[in-house]
This record gives sequence, C-alpha cells and structure tokens, in this order.
Amino acid sequence: MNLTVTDEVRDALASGQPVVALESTIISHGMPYPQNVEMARTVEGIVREAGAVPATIAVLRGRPTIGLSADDLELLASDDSVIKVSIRDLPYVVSQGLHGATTVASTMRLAALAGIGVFVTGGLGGVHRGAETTYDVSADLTELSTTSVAVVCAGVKSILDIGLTLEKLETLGVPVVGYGTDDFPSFFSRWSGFAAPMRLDSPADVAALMRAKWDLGLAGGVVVANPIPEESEIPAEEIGVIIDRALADMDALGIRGKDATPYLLGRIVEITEGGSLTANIALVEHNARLGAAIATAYARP
Ligand code: PSU
Ligand code: MN
Repeated sequence: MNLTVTDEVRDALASGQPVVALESTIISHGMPYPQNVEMARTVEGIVREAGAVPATIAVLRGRPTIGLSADDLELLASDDSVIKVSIRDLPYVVSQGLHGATTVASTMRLAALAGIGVFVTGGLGGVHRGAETTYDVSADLTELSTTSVAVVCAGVKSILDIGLTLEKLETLGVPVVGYGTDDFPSFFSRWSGFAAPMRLDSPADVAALMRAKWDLGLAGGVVVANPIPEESEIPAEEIGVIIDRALADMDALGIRGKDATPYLLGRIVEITEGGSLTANIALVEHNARLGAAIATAYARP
C-alpha cells in the first residue's frame, strides 16, 4: 500500500512514542467552515500538549495520507470536491487520484496500515433508525469487527438506533467500554437509556484491555465511549425533539445512503442555531485529551 506518512509520525512510531489518529470526514462533512478547520487545528494542539503526536488521516490526490499540513486541513475544510470516503469508496478515490475525507471505518483501516493503535473522533456511525427496511448500517461497525484500533468517541447520536447499534457491536465481538461511566453516552448527552456493556476508569485500564484483546488473537477494534463534559451537555429530551425534526426533514427530502449522516449533522446545527456545534467541538476536544492519555499508556506499558 502506498501510504504517505509524515516524518514526524513515522519517527514517533519507530521510536515507540504515542500517536493518535484523527479522522477527516468530521472536518469535511461533519461541521461547517471555518469552525471545522479551527476544530481540527485545536484537536491536533491538544494531542501535542498531552505529549502525543497527532496523525490526521485523509486521501489527498489519491494518496492515503497519515499526518496533514495546515494547507491540507484548510483544503479538507473548504474544498467542495472532497468526497466522503468510507471503505467501499477507498479504491475509487485512490485509483482516480481524488481528494477524500475518511470516515471512522476508512480512518481505522489506514491507521492500522500505518501501525497506529489509537484513534480519536466525535461519534461513530451505526445502525440507522429504520434499518430493518433500509439496510442502512454504517461500515464503521464491520470495520470495528476486523481492524485492531481503539476508537475514542462520545458514543453515538440518536440519529441512529442506539439499542440496535449496541446489539450489532456485541455480535461483531467489539468491546464497548464506558469510560468513567455505567451509562452508554449518546454524543450530546451523557446518557442514552442504555447501559455501557463494561466500564473502565483509567487510561492504563483501557490500554490493558486493548493488549488483552489483541494478545488473545481477537482482531478488531475497541470502542471507548467517553461522555461529553457535563457543562457542555445538551439534555437528551431537548436534543431528542431536534433530532426527530431533522429525521423528518431528511425523509421529506428523500435523502438516503451516504448523504444521510452529513445531512442530519448539518440540519441539527441549523435547527440549534449553532448550539449543537459548540457541544460537538467540546466533546471532540475532550476525547482528544483521553485519546492522548490512552495512546501514552499503550505506548509505555
Ligand atoms: N457521527 C457524528 N459525526 C460525524 C460522523 C458520524 O456524530 O462526523 C461521520 C463519521 O466520519 C462516521 C460517518 O464514520 O459519519 C458515518 O457515516 P455513514 O453513516 O455514512 O457510515
Ligand atoms: Mn449508511
């Protein structure tokens, strides 16, 4: 595989320093400009301050790229030609020499190819509401079943069917850890109505679980669900009504498939007049701090 890896990331990996992978769909298709590029820069800064090396991942001119420049981040944040790239889209953008923003699934795959074990994002994809008729289940879940990377997130948004998403993760053999909580968080809210299948309370314990899983020969990911900080939380009742409205608007417009998640994220920002964006940025920054700590514990047992 022809990966472009920056010298900084390559040196860090070679010398056993902690590295944290970051995705790019959240930049190109998850937040509006210019808050998206500001978020991307801030998150890289947080990872650095915590003593780890950030590796934001994307496909640039057909090249899977691990570690991005300021200009790359700006392009991903502002260029309309950037395609949302999940696993099935990777061969297309690579062979056609296009720009692609990688989802959780494709970022995991490229991180694993580069030798990175910890990845920070906002929210995972999962089983969409109504999947019993649409079959819309994110490739993030199947990727988690095969690719050995820990994914730090704030749970999943209730644009998805959270119960079915947790069932599917169980079937796929993916440990879902509530970090410092017994409740599985739902992105904007610290609670979802579902219990976290297991709970851990320190970065060292998460690193130990990762090692235990992979030492057992169990390939595949680990989900670390880190609840949004209390002061940034949007109560589940409040955001629930807004999500229902966004879902109804999506159905009325006939939007489906890979456009569903970006549409819903954008519509929620519109309806909340930016309030959801503030919460989204806060939880990603919070996840970056935890991810850097886990990467540090994983790099130095
Ligand atoms: N959920 C969010 N924010 C996001 C995404 C999901 O709260 O930015 C993005 C991630 O990149 C995730 C992708 O991997 O959407 C899932 O898209 P799909 O449902 O099409 O697989
Ligand atoms: Mn889908």
